[in-house]
Amino acid sequence: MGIFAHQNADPDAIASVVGLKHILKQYFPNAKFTLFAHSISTISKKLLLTGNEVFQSDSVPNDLDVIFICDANNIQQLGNISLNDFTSQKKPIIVIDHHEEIEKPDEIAHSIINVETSTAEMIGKMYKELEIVLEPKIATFLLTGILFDTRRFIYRTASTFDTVQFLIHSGGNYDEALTILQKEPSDSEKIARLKGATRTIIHKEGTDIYAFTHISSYESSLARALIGLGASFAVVLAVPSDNEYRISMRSTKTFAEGNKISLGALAKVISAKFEGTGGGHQTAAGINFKKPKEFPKDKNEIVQMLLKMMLKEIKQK
Ligand SMILES: [Mn+2]
Repeated sequence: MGIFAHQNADPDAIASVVGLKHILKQYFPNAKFTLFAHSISTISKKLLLTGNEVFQSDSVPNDLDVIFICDANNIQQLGNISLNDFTSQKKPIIVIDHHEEIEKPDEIAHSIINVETSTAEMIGKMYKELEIVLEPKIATFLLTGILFDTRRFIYRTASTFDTVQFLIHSGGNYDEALTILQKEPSDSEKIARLKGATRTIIHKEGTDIYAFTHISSYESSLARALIGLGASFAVVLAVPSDNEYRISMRSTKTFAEGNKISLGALAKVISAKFEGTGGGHQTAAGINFKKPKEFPKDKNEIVQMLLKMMLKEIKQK
């Protein structure tokens, strides 16, 4: 069995993959499990140092009978890997995710998608409901995933604290989870954020403040920072190479609710216009695409164009 996290796997993806593996082990004690992440975020690497779980990043074994995907709902988000051999044999792919699903891709056989704070919370609930013994180490992993995706409980649902309490009762170490997530940004990240902030285009629409800018990397960090500075809606374009465009979007809950919009849905609409992929949830989303034909070279022009496109979509709501 293969259990996959999305590319640049965050602690929620890593924790849910590890958590799911131990659930499946109860039912299939003799199965062989391969954990896979095309790339792993810095903070997730710190999380992995606390356990013994090994993730593969390059070759997908060809003896897999079933693939699980955690924290993403399509194979594009797994990164630059080919599952053609697997999908051509019509073997099942099962998704466990908390991001909004617009439509189910054909290659996905089953999906468990709940609107929850995190995939780690979904996995935590599975342990509780299936009454599976949860090892303290796994409980700490899941706590870390929940803390990360909720941004230390800024986002939560009616059940989040119940799940967290269950994980702590199971031996999860809350302080250790917090420590794993503490990270001072590198100097390059700080400078990139400051530079990106200085060239921000600010647009006011009613009571909403739009902040649009570009940066070479650290786009999600800058988008979050812009919300911290007072933006209602922040969009950051990153152009890491000639043909690669990434957009990170963040908003306040007030913005999303006031405009009756989910950034995940908005990302889907905008990404389709560029023949790229996009998704996310209510207040955080991302878009990836390759250079479309007849596309402005000047990044400020692209940012202006994105502002116009998104304003149009939001006003249509
Ligand atoms: Mn997640």
